[in-house]
Amino acid sequence: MTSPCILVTNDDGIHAPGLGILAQALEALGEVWVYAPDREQSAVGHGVSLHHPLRVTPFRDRWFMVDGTPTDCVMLAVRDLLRERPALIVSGINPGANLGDDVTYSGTVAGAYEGMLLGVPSMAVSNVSYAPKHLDTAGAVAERVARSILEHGLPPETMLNVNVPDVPEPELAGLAITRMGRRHYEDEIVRREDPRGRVYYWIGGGPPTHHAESGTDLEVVERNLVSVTPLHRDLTNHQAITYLEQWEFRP
Ligand SMILES: [Mn+2]
Repeated sequence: MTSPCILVTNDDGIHAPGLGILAQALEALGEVWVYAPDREQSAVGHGVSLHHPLRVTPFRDRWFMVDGTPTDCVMLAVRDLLRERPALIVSGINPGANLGDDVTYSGTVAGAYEGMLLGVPSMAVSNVSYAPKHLDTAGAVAERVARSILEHGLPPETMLNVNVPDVPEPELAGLAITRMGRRHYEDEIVRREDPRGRVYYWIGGGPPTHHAESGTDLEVVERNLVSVTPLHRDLTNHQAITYLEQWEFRP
């Protein structure tokens, strides 16, 4: 069997430690190609660059940096730059959780989401700490989950969102398949005055809390379990269709 092509990206930029650890962990499974933003792109969501030209610069062997978003990186790599279609796309390892509602803000998740839209099995990997001490644990988990994806494939239009507790590998309690939980947004907007008396705002001030629903991504990582959430392309609330069809919309 020939070595599968694996595309790696992130949203923290090409110099981020998590990217190197991820690429290295996946070397065991295939030929790793890295296309990553040339700078920090966290919380850009599924943004795509439409209003400026994109440059791709070689960084080192099979590593390239793009002056764009994670979505730009995956789009360019899959649709134009890679010689073959990747067997797998992995985005990460993000320093900081991508749990609950935060998945839609996440550039890390978006890299994998774009891969899913392009029909390639894809996953996003995050370490739940904003100052990770154990990125190697997330690397080992990424390698194991990636191996399973290559073996089994993924259901259509589905990507995996993987969040790994920041503990040494032997302290992991296991792995749970989860659903998306709900973040509780409170005290998230800080309003202050600058030295000249003008008001400014800072989004994301206080520490996030969440609704304690068991079996959710937010809940299991607190028990030192790896959370693996299958995310689906279709955001439709199917039950709401029948309900809305009963409304009398006036033209
Ligand atoms: Mn990030």
